[in-house]
Amino acid sequence: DQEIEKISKKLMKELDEDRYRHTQGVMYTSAALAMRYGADLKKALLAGLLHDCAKCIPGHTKIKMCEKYNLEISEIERKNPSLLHAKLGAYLAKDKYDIEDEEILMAIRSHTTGRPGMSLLEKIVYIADYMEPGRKELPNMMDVRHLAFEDIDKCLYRILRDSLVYLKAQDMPIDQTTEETYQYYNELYS
Ligand code: DGI
Ligand code: FE
Ligand code: FE
Ligand code: FE
Repeated sequence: DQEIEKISKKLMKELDEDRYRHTQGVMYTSAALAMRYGADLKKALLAGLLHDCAKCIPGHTKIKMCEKYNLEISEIERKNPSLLHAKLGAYLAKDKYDIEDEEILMAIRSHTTGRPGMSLLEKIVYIADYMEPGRKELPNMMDVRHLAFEDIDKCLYRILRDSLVYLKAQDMPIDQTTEETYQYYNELYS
C-alpha cells in the first residue's frame, strides 16, 4: 500500500531502530486482530503504524510541543512526559502524516492509558501494542496472546489489570485515565 509505505519511510527518520521495528510489529498485529474481529483493516494498519510516532521526541520537547499546540498537560504528565507521546502522537498523525480519520486518531490518543468505553479499533491497538512479537516475553504473554484472539474484552481487562499491578509495584504515579479505565473494565469483566 502506497500510503503505508510513504508513512513508514517518514517514520524511519523520526524513530530509533527498535521503536521502528516495534511500530511495524504493532501494525501487523493490529491487522491480524482486525481480521479476527472484523474491524477496518486499513485503519488498523495506520493506527498501529503511527501510534508511537511521537515516542522518540525528548521529554522537554514533548512538553514544549504540547504547550504550543494547546494540548492539556496533567500534573502526572508533567512529571512523566513520556505519557504525552500518545496525545502528541495523535496531534502529529493529523498535522504531519495527514490522518483525518477520528477513529484512528483516537486509537493513537488512548493507546497508553486506555479510556473508558474504548472502540473496537482502540482495543485492537492497545492490545497489539502490548503483545506484538518484538515485546519482551512477560510471564503473562502466552495467556494475553491467546486471549487476544479468543475474547478481546477479557484480554483488554487482563492487560489493564497486569499493567496497573506492575505500575503500583514499581511505585510509579498512576495517571487518572489509567485508573478510570481499569475501574470501568473491572466492573464489566472481572
Ligand atoms: O510506547 P510503548 O512503550 O510502546 O507503550 P505505551 O505507550 O503503552 O507505554 C507504556 C509505558 O507507559 C509503560 O512503561 C508504562 C507507562 N504507563 C502507562 N500508564 C501509566 C504509565 N506510567 C505511569 N507512570 N502512569 C500511568 O498511569
Ligand atoms: Fe506508546
Ligand atoms: Fe501500551
Ligand atoms: Fe508502542
